[in-house]
Amino acid sequence: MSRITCPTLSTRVTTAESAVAHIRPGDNVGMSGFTGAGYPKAIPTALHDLMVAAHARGEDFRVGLWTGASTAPDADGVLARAHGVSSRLPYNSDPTMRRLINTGEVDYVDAHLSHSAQHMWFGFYGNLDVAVVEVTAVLPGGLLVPSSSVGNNKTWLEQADRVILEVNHWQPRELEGFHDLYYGAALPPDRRPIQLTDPMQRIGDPYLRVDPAKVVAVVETNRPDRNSPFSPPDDTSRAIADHVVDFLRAEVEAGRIPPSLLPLQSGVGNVANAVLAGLDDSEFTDLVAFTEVIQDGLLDLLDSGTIRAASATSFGLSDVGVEHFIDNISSYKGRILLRSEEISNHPELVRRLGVIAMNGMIEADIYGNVNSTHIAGSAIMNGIGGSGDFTRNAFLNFFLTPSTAKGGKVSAIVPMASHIDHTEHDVQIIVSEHGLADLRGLSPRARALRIIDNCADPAFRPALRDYFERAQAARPDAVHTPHLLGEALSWHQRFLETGSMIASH
Ligand code: 0RQ
Repeated sequence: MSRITCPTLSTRVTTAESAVAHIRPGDNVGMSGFTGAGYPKAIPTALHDLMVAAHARGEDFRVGLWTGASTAPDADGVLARAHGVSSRLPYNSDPTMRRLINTGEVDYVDAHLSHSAQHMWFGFYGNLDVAVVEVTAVLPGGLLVPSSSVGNNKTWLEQADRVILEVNHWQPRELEGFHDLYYGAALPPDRRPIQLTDPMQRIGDPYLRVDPAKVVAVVETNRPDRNSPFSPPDDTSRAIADHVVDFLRAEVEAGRIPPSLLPLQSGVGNVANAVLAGLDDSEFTDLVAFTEVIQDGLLDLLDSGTIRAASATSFGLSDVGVEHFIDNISSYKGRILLRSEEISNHPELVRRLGVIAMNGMIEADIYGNVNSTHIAGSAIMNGIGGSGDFTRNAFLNFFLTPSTAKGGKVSAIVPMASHIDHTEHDVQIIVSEHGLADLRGLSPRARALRIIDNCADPAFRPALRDYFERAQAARPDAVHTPHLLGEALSWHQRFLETGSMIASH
């Protein structure tokens, strides 16, 4: 059955090679895509070919590339390989693109995901020339059935001068009804409260809208999303999960949160997946998620009934997870809602619902400042993503990490963070495989003792305590947050020089 039932737009169906002629050197291009789901599958490769040919003729052909979040090797990766990207926002995890960002070829704007759409509307990013958006189907009147992610698609479709649609036959047609697109937003000073008081409340429509007059091409594809495999939980991630579950249990016993907890947000990656698995093995039931990404672990929880429903902006499944989802798609209808990322991550909603946020980190310092994005101060890993949107506004927030990286040579707890994404004022709970540091209501010095004793790897604890004690002794009149400024970043310097933070190396 045809996926394109809009009479006007069915006349615009063409090949990727001819559609891509609508993208010109210097354009800003807004693509769909979030954690490897719902990104365009054909146009990026066609654009790569166009760019490579232009470069061979000695012409410059680069674009500004904007997305929902991370895409895939056949989107970010091919465009990076073509040396065709001048600027990139708001999030990237592709290794080739990361290298070009870190060598200075690509200007990267690492934005809070909840900010990216509104900053476009505020006019902070300039003009959006073209939107390239994957959808599941095109209905009459320019109504679009979104695909496996929503991200910033609503904004790109509304703001772009020209629109190219990719209709992906691989996406299950039954995705119709899984989305809730909020069209009630206004700009300040005319903003009104977003009337969402329950994570699963519908506040919008099941469809995206596009002005058919702006659609310059429709391309049909049949290709899977980038589905990343998950490692089964190892001892480290299982230990982290156990600490989180024990803590939540104690919070319920203390009467601070209800037995069905509060809406959960869980970051991406294996540790986050392990925490979800830990919840599945616990007594908790009838939970709800208000999060960004639906990973395999969340599907398991929906299957077992531990979680009754989940609101997000995207899927982020493995091959096995996708197969399971497609085979059982009707059982998830009404229990999964995908929204725009400005809504899934909205500070107003995160604060109102009292979300419990759980995210990974690269390092934390002894006072609780958290670095989510940079290696040794200067090199970007991925980006802040939604971690700031959720952390600052959450009822409870956790940062989860193994206590060491690089085979034990690098401590995730350091004297001073080499870059700060989440300040000591925002961070509540830090968890490693060794234990959990509950920082709520503590002064900086009390936090330092708790983080060192509970979370740092035992091999690094003596050096961290030594630093903390000498910092207090050095300036007795300045011990609110004691530091030895000449030494504070020496662990990172040693890592850069020797590949290890261990002093004897
Ligand atoms: O590098 O692959 O080269 O070995 O960092 O580390 O341990 O695989 O951890 O995949 O969970 O990622 C913070 C990056 C953790 C992620 C971060 C090196 C380590 C490895 C990855 P290699 P792991 P994870 C919702 C919320 C920000 C966005 C966010 C992230 C690599 O969680 O991007 O939270 N968060 N979004 O070796 C040197 C250290 C290190 C280190 C780790 N201390 N020093 N290298 N590494 N710690 C989702 C979205 O917003 C879409």
